[in-house]
Amino acid sequence: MAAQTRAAFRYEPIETESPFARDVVAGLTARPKRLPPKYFYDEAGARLFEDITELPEYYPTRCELEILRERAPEIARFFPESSALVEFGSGSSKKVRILLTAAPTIAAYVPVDISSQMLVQEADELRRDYPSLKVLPVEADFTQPFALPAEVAGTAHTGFFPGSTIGNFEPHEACAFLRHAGRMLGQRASLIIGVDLVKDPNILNAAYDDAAGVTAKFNLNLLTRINRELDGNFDLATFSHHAFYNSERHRIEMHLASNKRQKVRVAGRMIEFRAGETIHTENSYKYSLESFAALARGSGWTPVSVWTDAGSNFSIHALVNEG
Ligand code: AVI
Repeated sequence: MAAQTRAAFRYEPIETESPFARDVVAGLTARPKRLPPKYFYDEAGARLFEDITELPEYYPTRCELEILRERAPEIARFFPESSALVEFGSGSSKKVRILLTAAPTIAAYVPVDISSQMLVQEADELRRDYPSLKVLPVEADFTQPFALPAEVAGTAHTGFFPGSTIGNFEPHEACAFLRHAGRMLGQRASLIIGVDLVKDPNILNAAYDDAAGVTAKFNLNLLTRINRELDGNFDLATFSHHAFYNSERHRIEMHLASNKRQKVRVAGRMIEFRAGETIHTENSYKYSLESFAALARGSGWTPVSVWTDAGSNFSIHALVNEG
């Protein structure tokens, strides 16, 4: 009987597991517990994120769209004629459409995203609306090296990385990403990148802990995903969403706090939680115009222009890779 019980909970050898299982087990057995934010975006998570972007408290999407709409002709000057526009983490194509309309000489659009469903659907709609544009989707985790389509090998490239997704990277990861983007896009390429700005902590706290509880659902959905994909038994009613601005580190932190002492099964392991213990699920770093320009310079890029919305909540930087 005892042997059978042990066998039932035998832990799978690490090499046979998916990257998701490996990262979750590593994160939940670390101290403090943590989970990588890239796993928020299963189908339900991607939908919840779209809902977040419509919330009254979540200003980044609205402010970035305001800048794009007002400054599209100036931004379009960074796109050489017949070049390819490479978007990192494309998701919905609302933002890039503003640029494609302002820069009709762009020859190819390369959306790169981990979610194939969204990629295929958006690519079809873009082909319909921009008939002379080559749309060449790449299904990839853009934080890892990936190959650009052969069709754009001989052309100039411009990168587009909106949404302040760079803020979800640790500063050393942001630097590694910018270096890898520079190598991939090539010398003389530009990168147009959205970066959220440091501001009143009350505005920041409300943006990540909205009154309707959508961000809480987005955070808790990670446990639903673990339950479904890794045979977990998290009881969501016993975990709470915590989000707050850490002013020393200039970042919003999101956590899931266990409301009680408990054990949870995940991928054949038992994970113990103390009452109040948290899983750190996301950081969202906020930069000043100067601190982001310094990060870009330290990562091999030259900042050449920057635009903000009227309220100075959000910024879009144009960087050039002078090699
Ligand atoms: C995708 N990323 C830039 C969002 C952010 O603001 O850091 C993710 C998010 N997390 C909670 N709300 C939105």
